[in-house]
Amino acid sequence: MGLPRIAVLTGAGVSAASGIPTFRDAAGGLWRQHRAEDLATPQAFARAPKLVWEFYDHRRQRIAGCRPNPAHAILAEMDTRLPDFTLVTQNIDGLHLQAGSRRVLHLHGNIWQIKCVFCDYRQENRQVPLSPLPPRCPECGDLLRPDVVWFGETLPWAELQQAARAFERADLALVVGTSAVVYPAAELPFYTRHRGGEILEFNTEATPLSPHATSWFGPSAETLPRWWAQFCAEQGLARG
Ligand code: BJW
Ligand code: ZN
Repeated sequence: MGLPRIAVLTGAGVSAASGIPTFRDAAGGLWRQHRAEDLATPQAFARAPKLVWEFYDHRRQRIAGCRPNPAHAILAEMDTRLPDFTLVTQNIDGLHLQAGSRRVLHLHGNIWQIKCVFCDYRQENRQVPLSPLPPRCPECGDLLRPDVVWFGETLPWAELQQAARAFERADLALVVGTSAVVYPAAELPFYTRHRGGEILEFNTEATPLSPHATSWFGPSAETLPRWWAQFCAEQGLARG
């Protein structure tokens, strides 16, 4: 029998050990008395673009100084060692690419990409801090916004389709560091399970997915390398 087909879904917890606060952070998820959920909406941006940009600029500054951790590194290694492997992330921090993963399906966009609310203008922008805020489109003068997916917005169609197909055909779904409450990402592991596959969850806490999964509780920077070492030994896979 060949190696199992594996699909992975990551969330903010995979980057916690790199120093990036999770979305619904332990500190109550508050930034200047605002809940992150209330700022990550098109309505908040329409009402207060400067405030929303200050929130994203703050996070860009934080992320800019962070490096991938051992969990990102293991996922990059899996990418090179497994013949059928798909990495899907809800994260916007770019750390999977920095760790060397070659192909990453980004469901919620990228914090280093910005786009115009009106025309097709898009750019990669790594300036930290970003100034002036809010930035304006050089083509039409309208507002630029982070190229991320806010609540009520649709996910990039091609990425979502590829992610759904990968989870459907997977023998094993690994779910790493996500609260598994944001849809449609949260339903992907069930595609694997409905076809007879297994879900493994790596999280410091139980989530709504836990009753349907085998849980590896603890920081994923520790549990994922441990699981991978065990998997390689069981499969007779040499470490690269
Ligand atoms: C560790 C750890 C360590 C800590 N090691 N683990 C079906 C049912 C109900 C609602 C909906 C539904 N379908 C759609 C909706 C609406 C909505 C939704 O899901 N709402 C629910 C919250 C109720 N979904 C949408 O609006 C989506 N769009 C959509 O569906 O379009 C079609 C449509 C439109 C309109 C109506 C209906 C349908 C879009 C969702 C976009 C989400 N965007 C965000 C912001 C991105 C930009 C930004 O970052 O600012 O994405 S929200 C936020 O949540 C962010 C994250 O990617 C996402 C997931 O969070 P994540 O990664 O799980 O982080 P946390 O903080 O929640 O959890 C961290 C976890 O790590 C915890 O479990 C910790 O325990 C763990 N952890 N340290 C391992 N060291
Ligand atoms: Zn424009």
